[in-house]
Parts: sequence; C-alpha cells; structure tokens
Amino acid sequence: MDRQAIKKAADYLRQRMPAPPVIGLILGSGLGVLADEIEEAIRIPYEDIPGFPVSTVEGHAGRLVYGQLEGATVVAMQGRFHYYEGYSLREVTFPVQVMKELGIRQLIVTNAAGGVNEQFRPGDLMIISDHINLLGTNPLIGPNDPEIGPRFPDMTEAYSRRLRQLAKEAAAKLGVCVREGVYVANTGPSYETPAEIRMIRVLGGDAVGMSTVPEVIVARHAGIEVLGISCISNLAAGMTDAPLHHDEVVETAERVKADFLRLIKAVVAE
Ligand code: GMP
Repeated sequence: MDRQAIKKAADYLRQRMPAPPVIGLILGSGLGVLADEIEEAIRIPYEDIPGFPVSTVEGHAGRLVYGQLEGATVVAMQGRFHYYEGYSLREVTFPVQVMKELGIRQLIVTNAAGGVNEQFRPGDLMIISDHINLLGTNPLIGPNDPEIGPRFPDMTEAYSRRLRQLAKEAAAKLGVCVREGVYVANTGPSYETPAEIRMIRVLGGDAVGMSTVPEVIVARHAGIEVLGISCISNLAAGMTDAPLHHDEVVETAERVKADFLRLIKAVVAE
C-alpha cells in the first residue's frame, strides 16, 4: 500500500488523538458494542479519514473509536471492510497499516463465524489458533515496503501463543467457556454449500467466515502481535436443516455479547 496514503491518514488521526494507541481492535458483525465501552471516546467516521474506504454492510457502523479501555489506550474499528463488498485486499487492510503507523503493538481481531467443528454450538467463543486462507489471494501481493516488513513474512505463529494463553486464563477466571480452533476464510458473499463445509472439516477447519485473514496477514507482516476471537454465530451449512441467514448471525452475536465484552476487557486489562 502506498506509504504516502498511510502516512496521510495517520497524520490526520494523530491530530485528533491525544496519545498514541497501543492496542488495536477490529470488531466483527454484531460485536461493535465493545466500542461503546471505550471511555473518553473520540469517534471518527471512516468517511472523515483521508484514504479510508467506507463500509456498506448492515450491522457494521463504520467508524474508528479511540480512547481508554481498562487503562489501555486503544483504537477500535467499529465495522470492517470485507473483500466481498468489492474492495481490494489492499483496501480491506489499509486500516491495519494506519493503526500500525499510529503505533499499535497488538491487534485483537474479532468476527462472527460459522461453526464447522461438530462439538461447537452457536454462541460459543473460539480463540483462533491458526487460519487457512481460501480467499485465493493475499493482501501483500504487489510491491513490498521493506520498512514495514519482509517480502516473505513468516506465519508460523500468526496468532500469538502468549496472547492465546492469556485469553484462556482470562476466560477461566471469568468462568467463560472458550473453544480454540482454526479459522478458514472464504470470500463469500454466498455461504458455503454442505459439500464445501465437509471439505473444510477434512482440511482441518473449525470455523468459517469471510474476514480476518487479510488483516492478520498484514498485521503479522508489520510485526504486530495478534489475538483472534470468533463468535460462533451459527452452525455451518448442512449441519442443520435450517438455511443460513445473516439475521441469525447478528442475533447470536447480540446474545453472547456480555461474555464477549467481559473476555475482551479482561484480556486488554492484562
Ligand atoms: O453472515 C455473514 C457474515 O458473518 C460474514 O461477514 C461472515 O464473515 C460471517 N459468517 C457468519 N457465519 C458464517 C458462515 O457460516 N460462513 C461464512 N463464510 N461466513 C459466516
């Protein structure tokens, strides 16, 4: 991504942010409520930020919320950009580049995802242990900026072992049950067929969604430590007789938001 564009967006945001943020958050479908817990909040609509795309999906608000959460200076994306909306992966991940430029060291990514693992139930929270990129493309395709990261970035520990451990301990202390598993990213916007879900299960996937992987690749390239948490919003296609509907995804996220909020806040506090 064009260094000038990243710097321009970051310069604009720095003028509005009293101190650099340390933790970045990306809030997925129905999980944007976490941003309402941020204190001394400064809310910046995406359309005000130079170079930012503008989000289109229902249940995605489309603004950055900067402020204090559990004593940490954070910047949260309330609403993210998806490949299926028609953005390039460079556009989808532009905000991560900007958050990196602002100084974040850690990124917490959240999403709603279909459960592929037969042990999972809608409403479960899953700590992402690893991912499988089935998008058929990669956000780092194109010229590499060596100031940001290497041409061939390592993905051995895309999701920080340290942060996963911390999240598990925080969940145990709170009495919140969490799963752990592999997140698979498809482009969408159509949900999977039952055959595709069986394939994903064979490949080692536990949950499936249409986001997160591009942002995590860009964050890791830039040396940011990542924690990913999925809300299992539905059982994936073919696992029940019911057709899939985005309303169910939003409703499930709404139902588990209390646990989700407690968990993320506890992790940030640590
Ligand atoms: O409901 C669609 C939105 O939620 C998308 O942004 C997906 O990332 C996510 N999602 C929730 N459930 C599923 C699912 O079963 N399959 C896929 N691919 N995405 C899902």
